[in-house]
Amino acid sequence: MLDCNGRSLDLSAPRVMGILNITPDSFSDGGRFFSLPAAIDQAARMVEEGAAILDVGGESTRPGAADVPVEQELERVVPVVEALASRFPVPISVDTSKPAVMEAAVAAGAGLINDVQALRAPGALELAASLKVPVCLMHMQGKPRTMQANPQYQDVVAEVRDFLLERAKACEAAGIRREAILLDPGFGFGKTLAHNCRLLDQLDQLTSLGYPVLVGMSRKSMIGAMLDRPTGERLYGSLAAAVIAVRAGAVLVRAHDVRPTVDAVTVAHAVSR
Ligand code: 8Y7
Repeated sequence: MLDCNGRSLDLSAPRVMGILNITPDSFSDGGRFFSLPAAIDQAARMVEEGAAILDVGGESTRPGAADVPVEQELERVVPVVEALASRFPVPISVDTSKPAVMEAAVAAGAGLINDVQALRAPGALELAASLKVPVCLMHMQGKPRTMQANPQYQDVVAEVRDFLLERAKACEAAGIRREAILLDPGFGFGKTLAHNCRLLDQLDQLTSLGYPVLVGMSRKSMIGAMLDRPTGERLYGSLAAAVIAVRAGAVLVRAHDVRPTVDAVTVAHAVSR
């Protein structure tokens, strides 16, 4: 049982992290959940559908996205975190790379830091450790604005694993407990379809490190490319990918479609036991 700022996250079986995106240009929701009442409605539905945690982010990380100034990110994220934390019993994850946003979000009730930069911003690692909440360390090659231009690896699985292990060790040295460090290969973040497929096929190389593993493939272009489908038609493909990840030992699946994903990971896990 992970303590997420007073709320528990039980990772003894795979769980689903519901995606609440509040950036106007967000990846596949097109900004539909930008207003606070709409964000609350969407969150209520995800909790009702079985989300174990909700992920809130105010900094678009879609390929090609520009940086968001810290004031704007604070303005977007903090009121949403506050509203959700006061209404729902599940932990709230804050998707940010900025120490100021981490600090304000945790003060507003957030219980997990989901950082696509794996706490590499100056001061982020030390701050996250001082906040005493679990962290998710994600691998990304390059920066969102340019990462899909020309991703290159000698051995993508080894490079992602080595990077995450180095970041996890740095977190442990800063005082974060092993169980509170989630690792994420960062599907789609500076990776071609072939890289994403290798990472998913060999996900056991990551889960075998002994840290809980989170994956996010919901509606992503890797699914779209395999199926030749637009974002709105990637549910079944996303579920297949989630099942593969859970069979390889992933314990948290970040997804837009909570109920179908809960069912898929529950079946995958029931068979694995
Ligand atoms: C991921 C993520 C995104 C992911 C983690 C999208 C914020 C792009 N993807 N965080 N964030 N893992 N940990 O399509 O794969 O949702 S944004």
